Amino acid sequence: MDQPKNRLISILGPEEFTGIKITAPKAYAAGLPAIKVALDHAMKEMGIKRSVATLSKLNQKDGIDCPGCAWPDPAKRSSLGEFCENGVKAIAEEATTKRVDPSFFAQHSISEMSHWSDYEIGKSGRITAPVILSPDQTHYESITWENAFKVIADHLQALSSPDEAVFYTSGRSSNEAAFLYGLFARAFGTNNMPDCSNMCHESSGVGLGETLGIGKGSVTLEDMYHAEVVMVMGQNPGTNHPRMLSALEKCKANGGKIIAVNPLEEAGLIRFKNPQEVKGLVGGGVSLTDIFLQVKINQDVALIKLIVKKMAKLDAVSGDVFDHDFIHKYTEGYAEMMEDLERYDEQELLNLTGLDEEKVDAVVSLLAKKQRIIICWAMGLTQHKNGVDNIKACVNLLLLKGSIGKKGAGTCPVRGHSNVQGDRTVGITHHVSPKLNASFKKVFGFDPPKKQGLDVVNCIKAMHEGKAKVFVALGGNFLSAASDTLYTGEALQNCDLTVSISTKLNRTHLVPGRTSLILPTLGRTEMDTHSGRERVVTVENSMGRVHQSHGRLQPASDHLMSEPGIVSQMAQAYFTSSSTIDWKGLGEDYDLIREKISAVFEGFEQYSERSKGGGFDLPNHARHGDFSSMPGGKARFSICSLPDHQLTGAKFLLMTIRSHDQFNTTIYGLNDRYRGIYNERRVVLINPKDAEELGLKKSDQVDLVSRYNGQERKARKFLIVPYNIPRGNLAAYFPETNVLIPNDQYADKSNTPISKSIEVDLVF
Ligand SMILES: Nc1nc2c(c(=O)[nH]1)N[C@H]1C(S)=C(S)[C@@H](COP(=O)(O)OP(=O)(O)OC[C@H]3O[C@@H](n4cnc5c(=O)[nH]c(N)nc54)[C@H](O)[C@@H]3O)O[C@H]1N2
Ligand SMILES: Nc1nc2c(c(=O)[nH]1)N[C@H]1C(S)=C(S)[C@@H](COP(=O)(O)OP(=O)(O)OC[C@H]3O[C@@H](n4cnc5c(=O)[nH]c(N)nc54)[C@H](O)[C@@H]3O)O[C@H]1N2
Ligand code: SF4
Ligand SMILES: [Mo]
Repeated sequence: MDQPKNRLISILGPEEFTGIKITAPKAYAAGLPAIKVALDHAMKEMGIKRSVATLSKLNQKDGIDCPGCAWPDPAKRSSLGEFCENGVKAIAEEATTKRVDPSFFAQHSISEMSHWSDYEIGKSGRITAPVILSPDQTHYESITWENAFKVIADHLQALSSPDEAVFYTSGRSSNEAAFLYGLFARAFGTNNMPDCSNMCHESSGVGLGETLGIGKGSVTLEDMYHAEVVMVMGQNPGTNHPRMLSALEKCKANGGKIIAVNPLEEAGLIRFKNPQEVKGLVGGGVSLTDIFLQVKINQDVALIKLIVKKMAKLDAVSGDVFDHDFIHKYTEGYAEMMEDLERYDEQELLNLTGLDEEKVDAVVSLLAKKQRIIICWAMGLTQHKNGVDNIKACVNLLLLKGSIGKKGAGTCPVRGHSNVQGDRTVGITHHVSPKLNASFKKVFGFDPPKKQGLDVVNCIKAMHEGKAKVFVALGGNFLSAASDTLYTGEALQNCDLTVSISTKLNRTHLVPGRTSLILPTLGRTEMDTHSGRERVVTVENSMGRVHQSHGRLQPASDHLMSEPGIVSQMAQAYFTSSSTIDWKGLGEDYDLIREKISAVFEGFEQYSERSKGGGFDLPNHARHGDFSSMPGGKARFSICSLPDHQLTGAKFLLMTIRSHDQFNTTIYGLNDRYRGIYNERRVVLINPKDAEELGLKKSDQVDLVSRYNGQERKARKFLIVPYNIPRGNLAAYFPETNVLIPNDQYADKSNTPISKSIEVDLVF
């Protein structure tokens, strides 16, 4: 790595404590404290006028789509505000009145800023103008937009192959921006389109695609209300999808039961005080979970195998526990899957899960009697070596019950970023599909590249090895989001050029390639106008509904460009006059982009028109019990593998999770209120008995160490928090712990990093 010596960057940032306070974890989510905290954030960042302007329009039909998570909006929106505490934090973070302008960059070198915490970096404010870090320079400096695009075009021209460039996308970009960006990458000549989904729900996409023929969930919000049972697996909705709790509340009011499967008894899974209802504010709230299974980390396949084995015994007697008509008519692979189960011993499976048998039996007798079952899941299932098999095991269970393709039943991978699903739908993918290529060719007249592109882990490797030299990011914070922070940092610094299209400053900007550009862009909350006309963008939520988002605020600066505008100008600078695509027109008029999207992809007919109001649903065959897109025309049972965690001989399995005060790598604050941990992020949650065995007490200091392939990786300085977590398991926050995950440790088939089951030891 030949990074200029004078840059002296700290890739990891400070490893310092901020002053921990620990209380008992909370026994309920939301309620009045959530409103108070939300308002505090709003007032501190935005002030009263901007708070009212944004929050009154948040998630309303003519309003701003929340830039937080991808949870869908109900048909009828609450007049008390259709948003949650963390939605307000997401808005406040973007609509902040603080600014990072060229004088800020003149004042602070990248070396200085790289020693700030992620919290301090993020709180600096919104970036106001394009800046460049030239080779051997220590400070970013102003650059005109025109020159910035020329720098990019020159670097792209200089590559010996288009595959030396990488185009990363984070899931906050609109459909319009993502489509244009994917079009540019293809027209330029590469499928190197890694995206945040690679680190997130890729295992869901692969698992669902291979079993049901569609990589998305099958349920609608209405289905949630009508389910008899909702299983919430590996997900912390009270923090990460708070309005999901309102849907669970409705499900319960209709007589539904909730089963939660999680190593942690998360507050949002226990009790919910709905802040959108008066009774939720003054009353004791509703209890949500009927049966809580405190499973050990990464033993969900063992649990489902055990449940299925026990149900099979009941079915052998009554014949009506499994839906045999459904299995016969709509599925294949049933006999093989059942035969494989015989290899497993019930007691051994039970031991692996660490659960009480009575609890598992309670789940089995509940599921045995019900037909309308939904399984919801998030990162607790996807981010393991056998992440894809976790998803397939869930599908097995649903197929046995005939719980797909009917009202109140189905699959529900709960997506993270507000438009991560839309970005994938409109063409952000490193996979090659001959059908999609043909469609692009028909609409745009060029041959898209046929070579498989690089995903996140493979592009990091390529950059590290000098095989990829230009890195462009449409949003996100690649350095901190990816695994193996030091290795990823070296990979980025190896690039000739790194380009970040961003709203706010983050650590990726401070660990730059030889030349680095930051291109500031409009956020969701801001008005996007062209020639005096308001432009709207569209997004797709976690349940496949596409709708509009209208920015409301004056942009953070007069020098911002919209994301489609930036992509269009980048393309114009690169292609000069040699392209048959009307880049200029597309960058100016989003209706034109939508026309092209509807020409390339199915289900977007009359796109602009239908996206108004509540929007429209994209086609979803699995939702209707149609599996004709599967090779055999039927849904597939799978044989799923148990994890094998004897690789490194470490004592603990660590899951890297989110606190209540962060959105991925954006740190809103230092509190994890529901877990009772305040003012500190460098903590490790451990079972009190494990702590005692090691002679460790509350607030003792330890290092976390992983040893894969003989290489030691260390996350330094963490404080012990004895917590209700299974023995042998640990939890700590991401991104501080990403340094422990080797870039080559990821899920089979999906390449999703093993962020939830890292083998580590505590060293002290
Ligand atoms: N406020 C806020 N909202 C967000 C985000 C955010 O950072 N902040 N991020 C967004 C994004 S991009 C995403 S992907 C989602 C993430 O949403 P989640 O997946 O809910 O987020 P995590 O904090 O990663 O939590 C994973 C949960 O899985 C559990 N878990 C871990 N390992 C296992 C396991 O092996 N088995 C089981 N059964 N459970 C396990 C953990 O205890 C935890 O409750 O949230 C989105 N929404
Ligand atoms: N160890 C560990 N690692 C993980 C995870 C984990 O659970 N554990 N989770 C993974 C998951 S699920 C995900 S999705 C990834 C997240 O990976 P990313 O999506 O790359 O990361 P974010 O932190 O969401 O990105 C935040 C940055 O996006 C920029 N931004 C915000 N809004 C906008 C916008 O409207 N437009 C543009 N252009 N930029 C914007 C801001 O500059 C901000 O700093 O991290 C992954 N990494
Ligand atoms: S649940 Fe998600 S989308 Fe809805 S307001 Fe909260 S953060 Fe925003
Ligand atoms: Mo995510």
